[in-house]
Amino acid sequence: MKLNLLLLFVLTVAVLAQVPTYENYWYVYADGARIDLPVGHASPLVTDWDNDGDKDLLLGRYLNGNIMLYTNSGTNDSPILSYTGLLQAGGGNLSVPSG
Ligand SMILES: [Ca+2]
Repeated sequence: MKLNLLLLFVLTVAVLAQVPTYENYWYVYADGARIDLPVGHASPLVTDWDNDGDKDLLLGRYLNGNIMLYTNSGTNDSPILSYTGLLQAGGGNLSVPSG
């Protein structure tokens, strides 16, 4: 019985030690307005898409799997994002599976 209680205690401590903590959320702005998707969630990727040295934002949309590109004309510490359009390939909008 003591062994079971000890095992339960150890497992409880192990589980509690893995509880994640979260920072407060913040909004991301582009073209002077908050980026807001009408349906579903977004899959963001921050990378230097246009290879100019600052990080841009690619935003995958749940709605139809399109990928929105926001280029950065600011800096990595103070980005100024502008919507550039949907990524395209093969003459149409690039789409990845969503849902
Ligand atoms: Ca860039």
